[in-house]
Amino acid sequence: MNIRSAELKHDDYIGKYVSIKGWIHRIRKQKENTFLLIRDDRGGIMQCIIDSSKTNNLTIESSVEIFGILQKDTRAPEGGYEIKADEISIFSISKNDYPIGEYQSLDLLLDKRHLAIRTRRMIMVSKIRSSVLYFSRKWFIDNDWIEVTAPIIVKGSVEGGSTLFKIKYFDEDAYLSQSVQLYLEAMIFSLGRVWSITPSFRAEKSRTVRHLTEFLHLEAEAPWVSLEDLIKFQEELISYVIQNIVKSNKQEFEFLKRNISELEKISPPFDRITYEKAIDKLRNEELIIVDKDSSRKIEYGDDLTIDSERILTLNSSKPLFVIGYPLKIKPFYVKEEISKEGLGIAADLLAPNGFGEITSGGLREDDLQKLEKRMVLEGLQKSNYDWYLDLRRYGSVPHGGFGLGIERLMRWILNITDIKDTLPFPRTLRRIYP
Ligand code: AMO
Repeated sequence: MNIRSAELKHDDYIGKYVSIKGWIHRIRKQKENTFLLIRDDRGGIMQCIIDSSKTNNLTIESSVEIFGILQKDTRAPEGGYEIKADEISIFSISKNDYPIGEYQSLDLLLDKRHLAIRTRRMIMVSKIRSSVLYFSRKWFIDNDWIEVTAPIIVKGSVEGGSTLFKIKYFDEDAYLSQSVQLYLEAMIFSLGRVWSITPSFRAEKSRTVRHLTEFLHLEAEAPWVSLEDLIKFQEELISYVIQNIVKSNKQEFEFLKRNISELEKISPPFDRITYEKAIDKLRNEELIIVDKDSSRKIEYGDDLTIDSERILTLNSSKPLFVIGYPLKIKPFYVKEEISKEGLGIAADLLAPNGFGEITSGGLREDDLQKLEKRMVLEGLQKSNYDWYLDLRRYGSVPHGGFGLGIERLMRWILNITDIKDTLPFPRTLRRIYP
């Protein structure tokens, strides 16, 4: 049996002969005694004191099991418990050139990511990530959505051709999926409200702190919904996830020094602004210049830049929905407002404190002719989307959905600048190894 440090640190075990399995996190040798910090397989720490004669060959990251009596000592780190050990059993002695130490360059930590994920910081991030996924799944299950899966090797783009990863599929060209949205749209006809968690791929050429080339995409789609319904789903889902993780992962947040008081307040309704009002607001901002050469200010019809998203939410503690984008800056599937030509029924959600977009969603164009026209305008090859157009030919219904980037959500929740720090093995323009 494997009892971890969190379980052992309990008065019931005081005076009992116990053992702990793990890796040597730190060694502090004194003449007679050696202090070992053992890191267990969930990142918990236990101090063990053992006769120095038994620790001669021990190195950082050696894997061991340590046996001894549990005792209380207020000087012991993280809870004041320690093991007065009398025996060490060794699984493997680590080579003494372990490359990860206390002060490391970011590049080295990424080059050696397979080892760096053992750092306690990364362990805490990974535990919170697991809870984000758990509570997301739980919200969907509790609210009567069906989980589905969709293919990742596909024939067409969803979010525009410029970020497609092309692959060879036997003798054909194919692409890695940017979003499973079109497949979820197909599945609502047989399953109603559906959702999935799938990796999405974007050949992002820019190096930014919020773009990955492979990210985990939570997507949802439902028939007979309004934009208002979709906004409410997102408010409820995100508030539920945050409310629960701040309770279930208190220790991890504490370790990461993330102040959770602002997260605890996240609850529906979120703030809202129309795209049009957002542009007006940004035009009054000196800092928002779309084209550096001509010093052109942002105007109606421009997409929101990272800077503009940051400014819109800089001093707010609530997420902000930006509602009603012009169709020309949204993909072909976005439904047009009937009363206002050129306006898309779509909303993006921006995280507070300048963290920028975390979800995107809206109603889908359900009119066959309009959709076909939009596809021609975007230069999409009809033969790759004929199956999708069948959804409009056979029993089309009003419907909509949204996509949420898990790493984008984590970046805000953890107050981490660089998106690479929210997952174990990030994929970016320059990084595909390890
Ligand atoms: P969009 O392209 O806006 O919309 O993506 C949805 C959400 O996915 C996340 N995201 C990313 N995260 C990390 N790195 C990237 N390169 C990246 N690109 C996107 C963001 C974003 O809000 N099908 C539509 C959604 C819909 O309408 O249902 C879509 O994919 O959090």
